[in-house]
Amino acid sequence: MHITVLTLFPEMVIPFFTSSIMKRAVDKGIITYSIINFRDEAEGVHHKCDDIPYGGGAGMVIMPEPISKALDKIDAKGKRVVFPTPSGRLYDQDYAAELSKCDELIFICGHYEGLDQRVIDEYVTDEISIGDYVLSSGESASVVIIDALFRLIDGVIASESLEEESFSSHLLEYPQYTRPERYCNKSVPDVLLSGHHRHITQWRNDKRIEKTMHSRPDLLSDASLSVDERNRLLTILDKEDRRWILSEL
Ligand code: 6GU
Repeated sequence: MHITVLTLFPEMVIPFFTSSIMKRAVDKGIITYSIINFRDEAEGVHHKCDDIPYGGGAGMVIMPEPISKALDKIDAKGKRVVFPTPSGRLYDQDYAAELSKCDELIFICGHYEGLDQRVIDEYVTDEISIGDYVLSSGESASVVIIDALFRLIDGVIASESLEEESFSSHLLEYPQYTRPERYCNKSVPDVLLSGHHRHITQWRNDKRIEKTMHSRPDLLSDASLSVDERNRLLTILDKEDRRWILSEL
C-alpha cells in the first residue's frame, strides 16, 4: 500500500513512519509512503495557506489551491482521499479493515481550522472522525486512522495476534501477565501456570466477557456468543444483580 499524507507539519507525522511496527512494514516493502508539505505549493513569499472565512466567524480556513495543486501532482482524482474531521463518519474496526484493502490512500491534514468545502467536494472520498471530541490537528487523527488500518495488511502482524485481540469478535481482550510470578503482593492467576490449555482458553474467554460487560456493555449486542458464552455472561450478570443490562442492549 502507498500512503500519502498532505500536511503543513511533516514533523508530526514522520516519527510514526520511522518507528516500531510501521518502520518494520516499510522496511519489508509492505508500505511505501510520501509526506508532502502543501505549503510548498502556496503562492507568494510567505506561502500563505489559510485565510479568513467568508461570512465571518472565528478561526481561519485552509485555502483550496495549495491542497489541490498538491493533489493534482499525485493524480488524486479517482483515488481514495481521506479527510480526518470531527464531522466525518465514525471510524471503527470494520472501517479500518475496509481501508486496509486499498492499494493507495491519501490523507489531507487540517490544523485548527477547516478546509474550503470545494476541495472536499472535488477530491475527498472519506471524511472520517475518530471519536466524539475535537482535536487541534488532523495529523494526530491521520496517524490514528493509519495505525488501525496498516496493521491489518497481510504480513504486517502475525495473524494469530489479530484474531485474539479486542473487537475482532466484538469482545475486548483478556488480561495478560508475564514474569515475575509475584508483583506488588499479587500473584499471576493459577490457571495460567497450570499448563492446561483448555482451562486457559476457557478462563480467557470468561475474562473477555467480563471485561466487555464492565467496560463496554454496548458491544455485547454485536458479539456472537456461543451458548456456553451466553450462559457465562448470565452467570456473571446474576452475580452482580445486573441481568437488567441485557434488556438495554
Ligand atoms: Cl478526524 N480530526 C479532528 N481535528 N478532531 C477530531 C477528529 C478528527 N476526530 C475526532 N475529533
